[in-house]
Order: sequence, then structure tokens, then C-alpha cells
Amino acid sequence: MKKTFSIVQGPATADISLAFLLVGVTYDRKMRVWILFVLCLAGNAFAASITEEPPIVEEEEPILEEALPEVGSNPVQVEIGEFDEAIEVVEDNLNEENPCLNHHCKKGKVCEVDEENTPMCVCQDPTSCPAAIGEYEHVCANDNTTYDSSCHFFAHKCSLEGTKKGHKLHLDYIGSCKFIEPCLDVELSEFPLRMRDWLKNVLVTLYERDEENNMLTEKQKLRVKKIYENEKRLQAGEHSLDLLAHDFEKNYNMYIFPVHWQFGQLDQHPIDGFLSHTELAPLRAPLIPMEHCTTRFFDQCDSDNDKYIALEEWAGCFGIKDQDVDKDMVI
Ligand SMILES: [Ca+2]
Ligand SMILES: [Ca+2]
Repeated sequence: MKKTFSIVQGPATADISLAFLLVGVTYDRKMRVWILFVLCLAGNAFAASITEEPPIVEEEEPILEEALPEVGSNPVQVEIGEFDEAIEVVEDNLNEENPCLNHHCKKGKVCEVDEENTPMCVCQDPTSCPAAIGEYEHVCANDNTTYDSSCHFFAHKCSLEGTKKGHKLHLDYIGSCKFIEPCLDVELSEFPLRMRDWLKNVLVTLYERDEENNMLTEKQKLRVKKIYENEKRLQAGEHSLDLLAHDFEKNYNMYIFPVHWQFGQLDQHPIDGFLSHTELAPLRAPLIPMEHCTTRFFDQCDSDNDKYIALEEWAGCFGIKDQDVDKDMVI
């Protein structure tokens, strides 16, 4: 069975200081492609609250990927601002020339000044959004409507602000709307096996790249080092479902930290031990078109049906035992 490994690297975006990486891996007969948003690894820009400094817009050199080792995973670092509709950073600096210069609006809104030259956020006109370059910029919302880009979507959502329809409307996944086949029970049971493995691989990849980037703290590195050594052994074989199930039993402890780590990456608005739909979006939106069990998996994670995924629920979804759920590990 042939493994292929491909890397597509996009440009650094103006919104964030991280490069945009897409590493696609196909392995096993189903040629599945895994994709993950690794959020805000270099800093806590994503965690910016309304009281913090506005994000600094900076172009960065793209990260070179030539020597990237094969790990059977495909982490993706994306524009983290893509889904942060919850963020509204407003700072009133006295800037006589352009009051909007330091006045940041959330997705779907733009800054305008009123008669008194006071900046305020108003809904963006969708026609002012940059035209989508390709279909990959399209997004599908939960009203089963395709929008040209997330800019178009958020501008439209803003126009419905205050209405029930607007409240319910959210970005469902990346790409044009398409038929997503129902997730069978047996497929649903396989999903966490692969996802756990993938989370582990994301961390191992970060660990390998971390020499210059310092994306992981020293404490995190120590935890991942053990996983890394274990992973090298696992790489010798294929990551079949049987192997993954066996490895989870045998090396259960290796999986505890990656599951906690991913939760911490997502739980940012606010950091409260619960994942809202918006917080989960960077992970699920690119995954849904490729993994038809994504929606069902995360829906069932919310076992008490309160629309939030608590750390305990999250860990339980990935087979982590109650006694191993540790809030301190998330940070
Ligand atoms: Ca949260
Ligand atoms: Ca819940």
C-alpha cells in the first residue's frame, strides 16, 4: 500500500503572523485526507480579548518545508482570523487623521466614522468583499447556501444581526455546499481512532519543527518527546485501524496530552473549559467535506446537549478516561 505525502504552502496572510500550511497525506485504501487547523501556535493572537492590543499586521517569511519528515499526518495552519466572528477588538486611540486606523471590527463589519468623526463598526457591504480567487474560497453555511467567501458569508450574517435567522446562521464548512453522505454507526466508531492518531501526529510534527519556532513550551515539549519516540516505532508499520486500536490500548498515556492540547487550542473565546460552535469551527469546517462523520462526531460529543463541548465531554469522545482529564494540562 502506497503512502503519498504532499505539501501545499500558501502565502502568509495579512491577518496573522503564521504561515499557511497545508500538508496533505493520503494513506490507506480509502485515500483519506486529514486536515487540521492548528490554531495560534506562535502566540496568543487568537485569544485577543476586547481589552488587549489590536493584532499587529505583519508579513512573515514563509516557513520552508523541504525537510519535513513523513509522519502520516497533515496538519494545517490556517488563517486563524477566518472564524473568529466572536472577536471584536475596539481601541480608541486618538488618531486625528484616521480614527478607524486602530478601531478593529469583527468579521462581517467594517469601520466607518460618523459626523463627529467617531469610528464605529457597521455591516460590510458584501460587494466590497474581494472576489473569490477559486472555488476553494467558497464556504457552505448551515442554511445549505454557498457563499463566495467567508467575507461574503459574514457580511450577509451581519445584515441579519438581531434576527433569529441571523442568530442561527453559521458557517458550516469550507467549500461549496455538497451532498454529505450519512455517517454510519461503524464509521462513527472508527472516527476517534483516526482523529486521535492524527492529533498525536500534529503534535509530533510541531515538535520536529519547533527548533526555531518555539511553538511549544518546554513543558509541552517534554510531554511530546515521549510521544515522538513512541511514534517513530509506530511509523514503521501502517496506521491501520487495528494498529491504531491496539496502540491506543498499549500506549494509552501517549494520547492523553494531544487530546488536551487540541482542546486548549480551540478554547479561546473565552477560555472557559467549554467549546462553543464558533470555537470549534476552525477544526470542523475544513474537516466536514472530507470526513462525513465530523458533524455527527462533534454533535455526540456534546452529551448533555447544552450546545457546548466541555473538556470532560471532549476527552470522553476520544476515549480518555474520566480520571485522566486534567484541566491543568490544557494550558
Ligand atoms: Ca470557550
Ligand atoms: Ca455539553
